[in-house]
Amino acid sequence: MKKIKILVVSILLLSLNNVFAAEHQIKMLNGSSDDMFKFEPAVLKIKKGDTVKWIATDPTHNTASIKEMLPKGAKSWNGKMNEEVSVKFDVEGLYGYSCTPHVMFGMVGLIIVDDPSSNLETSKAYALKQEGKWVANKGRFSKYFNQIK
Ligand SMILES: [Cu+2]
Repeated sequence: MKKIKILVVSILLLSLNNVFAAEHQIKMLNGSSDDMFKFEPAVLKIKKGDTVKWIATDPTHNTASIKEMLPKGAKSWNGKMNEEVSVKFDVEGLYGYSCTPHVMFGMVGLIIVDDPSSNLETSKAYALKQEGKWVANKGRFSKYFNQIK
């Protein structure tokens, strides 16, 4: 009888864990002429176990992780054009991603899973070097990193 009780409690706790895992949405947008091609929100803080879904609000965008901006042991993703990708984040750290055809226009985003400190500095160094090569919205990575406390 006691064993059954423990089993029931364990199952309840496991399902509670799923209840608390949230799904977040990020829109892929054309933006306006002075603020073109962007993810909204571009900086997103989530908890380990949460899922993020990219919504194809406007056409001709995708989401792809940047391999130099992933925590150790994290899985990469590479969505097709207009594809609504869902990614579950099981590894703590900072994730950088971009839209493949619009990365040169600064169409990038950051996802912070709990504590970003394990790869914050290396990702930031890489990002700031990259944004100098863009043709538009050059300050975006800097702006986004400044939003991380
Ligand atoms: Cu795009």
